[in-house]
Amino acid sequence: MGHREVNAPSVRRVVRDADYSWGTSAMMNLYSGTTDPFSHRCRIVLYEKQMDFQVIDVDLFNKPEDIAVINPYNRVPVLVDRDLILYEANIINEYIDERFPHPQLMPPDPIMRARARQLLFTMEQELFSHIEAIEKNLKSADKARQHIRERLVELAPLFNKQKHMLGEDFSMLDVAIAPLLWRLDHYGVELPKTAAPIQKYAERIFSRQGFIDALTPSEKVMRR
Ligand SMILES: N[C@@H](CCC(=O)N[C@@H](CS)C(=O)NCC(=O)O)C(=O)O
Repeated sequence: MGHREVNAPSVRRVVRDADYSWGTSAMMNLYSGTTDPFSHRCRIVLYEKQMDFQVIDVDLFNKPEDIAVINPYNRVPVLVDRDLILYEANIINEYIDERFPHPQLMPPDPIMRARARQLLFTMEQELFSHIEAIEKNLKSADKARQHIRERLVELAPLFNKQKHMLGEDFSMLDVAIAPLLWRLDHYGVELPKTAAPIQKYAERIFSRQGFIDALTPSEKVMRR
């Protein structure tokens, strides 16, 4: 039995260690790393939308060969929706957002949507590109921690003015940053008191039902 069955409707199943028969299910299948921040983003979107889908837990320490078949870059997340196969978390999330428009996570206006995509890119460059060094405990890990800390301190005052990244409403930008905010303790990134507004913002995101439902057991224990 997967962990989702306990709290969520039975249509959302987590398949473990089996059933890699991709392309045959009528439901969307997300191949997701249980501790991977990028897969976490896609799980958040699926749970926020409350649609029928299946999450397939992929053990990255014992990666099934099937992942290389569906993603030439051999990484998760991968979304399989009948004969459509997508990889890259932000690309997967925009597809889900367009397929299931409620609640809409990308802004409806083309200019705002373009800005949102630009900010998603900036977030990859300034924050998420540093995660690998920390996860793999490379020599540059401390520099990466410092870089993330500085960027988050810079961002903090924004949340004195607004509730979410793009304004009042929860959006794809909040989805994108949330897995990192959840992992700050786990990654050893300590924020100073001046970053209190971003901590408060993070708690607001963490209390959303979609966010709570999307956490895997391994992610739940990342925060004390
Ligand atoms: N830019 C990609 C990053 C995905 C990624 O880096 N996934 C890692 C886990 S953090 C992975 O699957 N690595 C393969 C491995 O560890 O063997 C995305 O947004 O989906």
